[in-house]
Amino acid sequence: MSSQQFSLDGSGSFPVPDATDMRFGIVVTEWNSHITDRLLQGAIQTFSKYGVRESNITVKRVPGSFELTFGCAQLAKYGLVDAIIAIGCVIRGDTPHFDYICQGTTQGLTELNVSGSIPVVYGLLTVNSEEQAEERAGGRLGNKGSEYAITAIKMVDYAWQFQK
Ligand code: DLZ
Repeated sequence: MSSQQFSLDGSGSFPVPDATDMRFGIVVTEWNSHITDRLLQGAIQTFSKYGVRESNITVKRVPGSFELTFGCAQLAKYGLVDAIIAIGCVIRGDTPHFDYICQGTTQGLTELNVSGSIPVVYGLLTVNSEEQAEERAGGRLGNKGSEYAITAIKMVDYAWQFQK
């Protein structure tokens, strides 16, 4: 099923758990901030919709997507948050940078999920054009930031099943 047919926006048949006591970190890139800031706002609005307190959301900036892994790893160390969303946007250009950054970041975030103790949500938009990025950051295809927030809530709820 393609992402145009399936969405994690909370409107489907799988309920979103209560998030009142959850604490979240969001690490967001300066690169393509005209897109990443919109994804950030989408995530924050959705957190608010599901009861997350503003004081329980920590936002940190890193320069580019490649720095997301380090940024999330640092934030995860101190036990201040229950899950982290890594938000970045890589737009395919004429250089091999696109593939290296996508691959390196994806691998880094995957390793954090395997070896760390809290979930790290993959909020990396990897797109061919500016237009595709706009479509996913509040445009025709909605705001993916909202889906990242719902995923983070569901993953904290999942993790808590084993802790409480
Ligand atoms: C260098 C670079 C390029 C070409 N493109 C992007 C991009 O589209 N999105 C993004 O988030 N970051 C990009 N970067 C920066 C790298 O992620 C990284 O910040 C630098 O290579 C320094 O490590």
